[in-house]
Amino acid sequence: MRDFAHTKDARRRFLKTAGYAGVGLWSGLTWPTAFAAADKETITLPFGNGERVLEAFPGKRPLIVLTNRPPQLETPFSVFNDGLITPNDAFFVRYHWSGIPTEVDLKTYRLKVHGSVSKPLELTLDDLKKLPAREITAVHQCSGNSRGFFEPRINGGQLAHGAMGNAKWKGVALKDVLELAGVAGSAKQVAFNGLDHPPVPDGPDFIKALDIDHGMDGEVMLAWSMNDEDLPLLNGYPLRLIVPGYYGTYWVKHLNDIHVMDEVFDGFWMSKAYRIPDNECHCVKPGETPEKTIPIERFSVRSFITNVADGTQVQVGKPQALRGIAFDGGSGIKAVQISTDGGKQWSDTKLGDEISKYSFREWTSEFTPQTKGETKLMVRATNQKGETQPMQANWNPSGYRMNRIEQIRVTAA
Ligand SMILES: Nc1nc2c(c(=O)[nH]1)N[C@H]1C(S)=C(S)[C@@H](COP(=O)(O)O)O[C@H]1N2
Ligand SMILES: [Mo]
Repeated sequence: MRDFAHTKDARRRFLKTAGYAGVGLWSGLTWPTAFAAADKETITLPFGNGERVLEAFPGKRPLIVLTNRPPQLETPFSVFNDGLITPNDAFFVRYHWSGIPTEVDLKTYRLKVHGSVSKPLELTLDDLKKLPAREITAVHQCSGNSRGFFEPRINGGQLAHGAMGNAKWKGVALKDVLELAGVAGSAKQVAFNGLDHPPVPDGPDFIKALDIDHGMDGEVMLAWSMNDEDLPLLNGYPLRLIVPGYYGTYWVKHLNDIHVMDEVFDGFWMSKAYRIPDNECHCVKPGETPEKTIPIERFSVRSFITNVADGTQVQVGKPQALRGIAFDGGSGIKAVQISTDGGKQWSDTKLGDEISKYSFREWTSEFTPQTKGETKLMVRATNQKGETQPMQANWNPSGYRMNRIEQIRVTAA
């Protein structure tokens, strides 16, 4: 991967861009420059070329910087052991284009609903807040979360496990808004656009679409609040789409345009990007190109140990508490198991309450080392559909849906 932040070339490019954007676009906020890396806190992710700077962007605590323009920030993994809800200031950030809003004026902000509807709408945030409010606790995860762990490595953001988070979202059901607008019987899909834009004229604007039935399921939401606060600017203020169980690519930020369409939307980000092999594992042999692809949909099932780091020293005969999280695309978690013998035997852990079937679910267990030396601890979740995690990652050309069984090593003395 190109280490963007540290090359002289990147620095020059940044200064040039800062020159043109400086006063207008970026005013009002002090954007940090990660280029003075010397005095910055750094972290090394557990794969090759994993050195990263930690940087505090507006509204955020120091997070792992993947790129600066646009900001792409990863949550340090230790945050997932602090609680089941990911704090707003620790929540990851991902953008495709650098033309991002740095402030949004609610006096002029409008959400447009148009296309195959009987009554096109232009709604203020206050208009939306008059509709029945809904709340859901749901995991938000980037399709490329954990991409850095694929072998062989795959082009794209080299993320560890921090492009995910769990939050309580509040807003209105998309269904309620679509019903206000009166969706035509001929409608097939609904497309979503936000206030950000490509910095170049030929770049495809970031627009995503869902089938109309999905949009009308009552679960897809337009959210203005995250963990009882306004959405952070970098997470989509003032309004974003919430598509429970579906990868983050659909969770359009700074949402200001909803287009009901009579055809399947074929924009770049649906027809070319965010696609997976059309087979059961959504995988191919490393290096191969899938014959047929489909748009990415629901999360694969995942689980993590959060309270013990790789390389931790433990004591023979002394119980070591284990704790972690699991989630899937919305069928719910049925079991989380651990193995201490390389995956031959698995034992059930104790599951915490199900906050919602879309939320992180806590699991707890215990491990008592019997002999000195190294033990590999593995964790594996199974969802209500019976889907579980593979020992080897399901490789695909874009590095999506990573959900191999995670393992950490502990050494008993
Ligand atoms: N407007 C807009 N919405 C967007 C994107 C974007 O580039 N622009 N990226 C998508 C992708 S791929 C992800 S993973 C999530 C990231 O959301 P977050 O930055 O709040 O974590 O936003 C999605 N919504
Ligand atoms: Mo993403």
